[in-house]
Amino acid sequence: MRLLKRSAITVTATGATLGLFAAPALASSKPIMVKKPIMVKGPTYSYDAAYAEVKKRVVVTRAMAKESTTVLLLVSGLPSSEVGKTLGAHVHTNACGPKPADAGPHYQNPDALPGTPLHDKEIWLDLQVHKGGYAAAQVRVPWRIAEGAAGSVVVHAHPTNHETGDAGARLLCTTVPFGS
Ligand SMILES: [Cu+2]
Repeated sequence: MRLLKRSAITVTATGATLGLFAAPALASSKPIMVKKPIMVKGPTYSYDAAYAEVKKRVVVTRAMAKESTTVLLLVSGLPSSEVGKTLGAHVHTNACGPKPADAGPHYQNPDALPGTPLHDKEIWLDLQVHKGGYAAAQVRVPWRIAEGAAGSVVVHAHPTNHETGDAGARLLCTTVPFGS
């Protein structure tokens, strides 16, 4: 999968996931190279009663010298019925609201060349649900997000379709002040 190649990590062990929850900052990053990470606890909204107990954490790291953005998404408390499934997740343009559609469409890099595949100009964080209801994904993209251009991370009911970007119903939304 192209997405996995771009991902620095996809955490597989529940123990490792717990470790990340305890220390969300990436220990290897030198502080002089990055802006202060944006760390958000969520979700801001849950749109499905089965996901009411879910907790989300989003960590965004921005490199200063090399233009890049790293987004880490950690989720716990997912229903046991979802273990083994992959849930689509993306950066969306707007902050979350009471309606799932309030987060708007997927954020797209405005500098992407025409013909760039969706997964190379959007930020996808599809999650595989592990035993115990944990899931994590991290993606680094070689650009920065302008202030106000993206506002949330949304978790969906299905894996992301690489052709259309569709991932089914929106289950959870966390407002994230990208670019701030
Ligand atoms: Cu989405």
